[in-house]
Amino acid sequence: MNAEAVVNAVAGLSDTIDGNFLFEILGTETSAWKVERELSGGNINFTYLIGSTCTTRKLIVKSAPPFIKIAPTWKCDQKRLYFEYSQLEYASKVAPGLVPAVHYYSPTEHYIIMEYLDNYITMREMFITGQKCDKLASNLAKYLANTLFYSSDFHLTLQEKSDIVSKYSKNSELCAVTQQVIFHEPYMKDCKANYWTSNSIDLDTFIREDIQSDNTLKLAVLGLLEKFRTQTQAIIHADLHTGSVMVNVETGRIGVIDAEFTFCGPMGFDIGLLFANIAIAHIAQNGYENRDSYRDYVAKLIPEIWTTFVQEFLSLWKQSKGDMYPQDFVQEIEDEIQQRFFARLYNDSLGFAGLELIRRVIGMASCADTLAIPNLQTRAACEIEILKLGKQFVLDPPRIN
Ligand code: SR1
Ligand code: MG
Repeated sequence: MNAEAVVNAVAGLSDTIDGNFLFEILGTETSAWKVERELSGGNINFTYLIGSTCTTRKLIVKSAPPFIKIAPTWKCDQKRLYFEYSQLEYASKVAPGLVPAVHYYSPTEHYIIMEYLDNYITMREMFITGQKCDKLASNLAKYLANTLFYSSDFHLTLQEKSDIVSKYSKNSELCAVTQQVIFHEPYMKDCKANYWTSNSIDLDTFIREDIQSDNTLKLAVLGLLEKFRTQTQAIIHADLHTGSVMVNVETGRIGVIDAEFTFCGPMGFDIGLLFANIAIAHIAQNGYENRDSYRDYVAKLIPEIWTTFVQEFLSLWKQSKGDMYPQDFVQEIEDEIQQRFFARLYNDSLGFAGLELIRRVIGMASCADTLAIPNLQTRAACEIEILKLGKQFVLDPPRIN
């Protein structure tokens, strides 16, 4: 739907029994409702900010075209929005206040109406502009712990878990997009979709020789791909980069958005993508002016998120009702089970983080953190550092201590 069709659909909805909430937000004068602008951040769907000349409140309408927004020849089932809607509903129950409120989903016209997070910016923009936010790490840890724990085998019965795995497995078209752009293309020498900063021989050489010609690296990538495809640990967001986290830097509130890639997958994929994008923001600080102390602030976020995540997850685990661990079976080995679980999760997370670091330099979806570095030599130097860290994480992630 284009902007005009969106307003017409929303205005048409206001006539139905489901539509009263629209009057409360936009006022009753439907002819005054308008698309204020298209929000340009997303690569997959169209997102519109809807307002009215009669009120100041606004709404977001997210609409799925039958293709990928940034690659219109790439066809993609519009039902993908159903999974984003389901994840938002799920996350609003288990992590209330950490995702925008969903007002309406149209399964026939493929759009979602949701809360507009006024005065929020993306976490990526926060890092580029050098701003801080007090509760960011704790809120992210809470989001991760609650969304991952409550859809895991530690909480659900076998039957409940199989039901969600089966439901979310239908989002396979979007999983295939991830497989292509994160796990395959960056390692393929002749892939036309790849592009990177073109001024640096060092960067070219590193990509050609140390990434795309390294078979040990490729084997490790395929090991992680097998985990991605087979490890149905929890409902994951599956695209949890810093552009998917809205932040109100004054209040510390966050809103996790853009879960169209959601499915039941490895928990470490969410943690890893988040850590990788924070690491990119950290390295990119080298390319901006006067960021020495800010760079330390960014670096500290990763251990802070991990530590708080583990605490939150453990406290939920204590109240677990799942049927995987009968109490009299696990009584004496509970600590060991938990330690082993977190060690594996940390290892997986860093592995997936490595892939994300690599694909953000080489693949089709580069990121604003490095693009914002004005000096191209400095940018390329930062990108080599990102690739080196990514390669290290994929091949030999540091162990938890
Ligand atoms: C064709 S999709 C490329 C990327 O955009 C999305 O935001 C995801 O990060 C995906 O990997
Ligand atoms: Mg997105």
